[in-house]
Amino acid sequence: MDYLWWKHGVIYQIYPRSFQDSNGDGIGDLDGIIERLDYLNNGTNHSLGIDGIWMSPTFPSPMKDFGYDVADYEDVHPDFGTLATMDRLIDEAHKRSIRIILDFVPNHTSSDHPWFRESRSSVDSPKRDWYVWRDAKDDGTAPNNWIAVFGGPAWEWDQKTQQYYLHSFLVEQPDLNWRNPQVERAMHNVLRFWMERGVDGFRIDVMDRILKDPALRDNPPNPDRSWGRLMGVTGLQQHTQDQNWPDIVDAVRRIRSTVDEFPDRMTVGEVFGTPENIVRYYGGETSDGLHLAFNFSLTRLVGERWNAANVRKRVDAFESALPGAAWPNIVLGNHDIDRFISRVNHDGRGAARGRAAAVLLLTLRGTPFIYMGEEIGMPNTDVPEHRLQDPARFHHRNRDPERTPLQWTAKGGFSNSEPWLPYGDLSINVAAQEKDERSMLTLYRKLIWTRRASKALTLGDYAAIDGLPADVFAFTRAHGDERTLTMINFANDGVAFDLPKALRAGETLVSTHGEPNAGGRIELAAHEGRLVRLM
Ligand code: TEU
Ligand code: CA
Repeated sequence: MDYLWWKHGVIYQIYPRSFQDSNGDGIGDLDGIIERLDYLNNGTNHSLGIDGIWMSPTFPSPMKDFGYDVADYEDVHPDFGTLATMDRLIDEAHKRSIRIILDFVPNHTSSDHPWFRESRSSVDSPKRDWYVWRDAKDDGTAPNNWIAVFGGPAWEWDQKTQQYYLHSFLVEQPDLNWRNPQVERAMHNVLRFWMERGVDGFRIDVMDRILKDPALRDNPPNPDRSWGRLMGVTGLQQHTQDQNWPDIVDAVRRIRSTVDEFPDRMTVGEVFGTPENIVRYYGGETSDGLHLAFNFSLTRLVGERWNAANVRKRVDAFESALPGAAWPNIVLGNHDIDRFISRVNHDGRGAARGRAAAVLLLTLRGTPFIYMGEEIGMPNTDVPEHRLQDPARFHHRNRDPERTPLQWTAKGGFSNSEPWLPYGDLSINVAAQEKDERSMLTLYRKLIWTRRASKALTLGDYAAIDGLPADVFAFTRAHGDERTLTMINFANDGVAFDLPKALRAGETLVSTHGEPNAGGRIELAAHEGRLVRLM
């Protein structure tokens, strides 16, 4: 069959610290994930029905950046389990046709990684060049003006060896030097290590920074101040020298050829910028780069900017930038950004928009990524000051509100003891929603299982529909004779319209609003999302 798991399936992101704690230490772990696999897919529509899970990092780490500071790429942090637990998770997931995607963090290691300890021990260390070390300028200042994503200069002075090292994120996250072939080889061997254990793919962290300007020239200032709010301090500069450097794509192609040593594996890279920039990472017309590069463009539509015209514009821009064989993907949230519902809650209607957005996420063309908790409509959790954990809080927005434990029951159900981050509003929970025909969880299940059964939705072509009321975004998906129509009403009021002559709506497959009207004229309720089969 033409079905490819990473292309036509649905991927679910787990933030492992917050999914399920199995041993009562308040921290989620791999055994907890194993316990909950049937929730994700037990082969019936009483489960979510996803095809793969991407887990944020589970490697040994001092947890300065909650695992994105890796101290050993080939082991498991004891908080999460052991290599044997990981093997069991891979096995149990595969029994349920769930693929496992690990989070590969190539741009930087932890400063506790043995490679960095060795590198910083002396200027003559054989691993000195595994990281980016430079002398101070004549006046003692840093080699250039680059700033760290989490604030402050991207250079840290090392007293002992009298040089600066580069860290694009925390001081405890030194950047690897991918211009050194030994580094590249070692990191490719990490990929092989996990693929040999049965891992199906990799989400690649900070893909767009692994190579920088070899001359380390200054970034120019950013005249566009509107970026500041969203991107924190990084918005102060244009990242022409330290991000999206042209030859990263060559390194990506080499990663792809290593991944292709094993059958049926995939990569999805974290890349920022315009659609034109993002699609470069797919490898262009030859499609020999990443299988997928995250399309974050919908996550940028905050507040009133989440409307029919903008959503359509962004979907179409990505579609038209993609080279022939490349495949899109849809993202509404992740562990770094406000939860969707909170992002569009400027007038208190975030939850309704969340339901309509689910219809969008699961019927647009491309691989949907669900961030754990979206399927029950979790908003941001207010985390009191004394419970905050994320180190990024000093410099720009804190990421704890979207990282709180998944709410399984009215009592929490995540852990027997106090979770590492507090629960939010526990009236939003899996157990209650499983029993409720009109819940968000039921909606997600219906959408996913409808999608699974439909070639139009999984494989089909996409075409937006013109000439509808301004608040409606509608599109068809078509494969062979099968055609579906998605209609989303972004307005706070109902809307009525006639479909273009060529489209005759048949059976309604899913709606956010229960039983929709029958008959020729379409009436959508405020924030209704509806999926129908076309006749
Ligand atoms: O994020 C990369 C990144 O650019 C983020 O810093 C993002 O801009 C920020 O979190 C928005 O608030 C990745 C991971 O997803 C993130 O969790 C890590 O902290 C970061 O890399 C460093 O590894
Ligand atoms: Ca635990």
